[in-house]
Amino acid sequence: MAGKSNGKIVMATVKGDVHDIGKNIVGVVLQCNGYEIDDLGVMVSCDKILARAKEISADAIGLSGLITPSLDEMVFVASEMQRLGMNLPLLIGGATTSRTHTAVKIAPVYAGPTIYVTDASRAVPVVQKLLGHERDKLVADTRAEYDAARESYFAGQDRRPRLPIAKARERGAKLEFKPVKPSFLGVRDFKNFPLEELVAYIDWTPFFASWELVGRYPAILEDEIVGEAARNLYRDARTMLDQLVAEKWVTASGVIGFWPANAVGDDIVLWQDQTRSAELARFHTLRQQMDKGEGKPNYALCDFVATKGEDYVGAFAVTAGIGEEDVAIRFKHANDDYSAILAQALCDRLAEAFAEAMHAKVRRELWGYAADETLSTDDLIAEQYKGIRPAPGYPAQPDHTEKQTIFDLLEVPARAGINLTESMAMTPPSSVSGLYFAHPQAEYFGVGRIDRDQVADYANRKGWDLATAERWLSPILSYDPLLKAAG
Ligand code: B12
Repeated sequence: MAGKSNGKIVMATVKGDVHDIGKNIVGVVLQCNGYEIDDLGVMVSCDKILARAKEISADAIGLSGLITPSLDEMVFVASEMQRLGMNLPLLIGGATTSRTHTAVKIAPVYAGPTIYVTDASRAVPVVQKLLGHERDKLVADTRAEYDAARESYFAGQDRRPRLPIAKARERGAKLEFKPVKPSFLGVRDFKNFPLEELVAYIDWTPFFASWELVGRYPAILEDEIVGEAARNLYRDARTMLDQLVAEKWVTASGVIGFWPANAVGDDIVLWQDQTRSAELARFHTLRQQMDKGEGKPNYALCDFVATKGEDYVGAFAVTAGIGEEDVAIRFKHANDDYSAILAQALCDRLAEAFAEAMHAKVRRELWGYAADETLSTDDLIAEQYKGIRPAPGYPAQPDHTEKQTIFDLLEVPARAGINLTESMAMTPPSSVSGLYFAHPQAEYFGVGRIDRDQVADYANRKGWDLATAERWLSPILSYDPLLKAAG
């Protein structure tokens, strides 16, 4: 980099995670402000990050992550920095990170400055202060803020009583079932899905959010404050999208399946065939334990499947990201970071659109339980359809490991070209996987915080020890395992 550098920052998406669009945006913004960014990319091990920071005498380290398992990896990096006696500022960012998590889990294990950064626009003032004269004040203010955040977190924990799991189960949704048999049972793949069919399904609102332009599409294009920026961005995006589709820069591939299924306790058993005698696989679901009062169901996803007789569930995995990395690298090599990020953001939109398009095809034709459905893209975005497609990691099933069962059943790597990392992230990044439930009363919900009784039961059902369950479920525990263990 020409000119005087304001400081060197090593940035990386942590081990097991593949998402880097947010980190890339932050990197570009910091570079524009005179900082040297040494971007190590995605799935970077702790050793590599710390070795690189030492090698180039970095002034700070920035970690990014999209999914909750990355939070633990960030705690690990911080504890390694402590063990090695480092004192470099540690910046934490990414969709799944938060001020609370940074204050409660990361800052306590590292004595050096540890700061959570919400978004790219906050990154510059934070880094300016941290690497300039205001460092001591920023560090002291942040420590005070995190002390307060920790206090309110621990105080809040006790105020949220949970129902015993047996009681929550009693209050589960008791639905009536009129199952519809899917048009086929087993697995079907959709290799090389036509990209042009996905365009109409794109939800543009999150696309603008990626660029910190807040507002709903299409109204955002006419917004008094951000309208002009939104229009320029949208014009660039549509131009690139046309080219991406026409020249097939990326390949979209998907795979879906349907099986006979029944709920057994809070699990969903998939049967090998219609005799429903031999188990093929099992999904494990988690139940809401907040006290919602009588008459309001404490949902678990298994409630949407019949316990006896005929019923079915489906699963899917789709990607619009095969080739995405090459496209981004091509633009980066041409020093065009803007187009690299734009292309990644478009692939993310296409992946979500693919999940939406496939779900519509499933409802109307492949499962066919809503054959006469006619919904616009707006209706789809507003989730006006019957049935749901919850994804492991989203609030109705916060356990990412359930993806492994989907991947095994659907033979996802071979049939759709998507792989799972050790943290259960999917690569290519622009991928979505989940389950299909057809029940007309099936709805999206958040499991919320769960108590130790359910965690122990879940561990048992999954064949895990308690510590493993507490690790995978750590973002939704209503208790702190370390505090309870200490009595
Ligand atoms: C777009 C999106 C997607 C896209 C793209 C994801 C991708 N390419 O990796 C698609 C549709 C493909 C997707 C898929 C999935 N997603 Co998603 N997704 C989102 C969404 C809506 C926005 C994320 C985003 O791209 N934001 C825009 C970018 C620019 O922002 P950002 O990454 O947060 O970065 C900004 C800041 O965080 C910060 N920052 C980021 N990094 C760094 C680093 C440093 C050092 C600093 C200082 C700052 C900083 O600055 C950035 C710029 O402002 C979020 C919800 C949300 N509102 O955050 C869920 C969310 C991230 N997804 C989630 C999940 C679960 C998934 C899936 C696992 C679901 C599934 N089973 O299919 C998959 C996983 C994908 C994978 N590859 O493994 C969860 C993750 C939490 C969790 N429980 O683990 C979220 C939070 C939704 C939720 N509420 O549950 N997803």
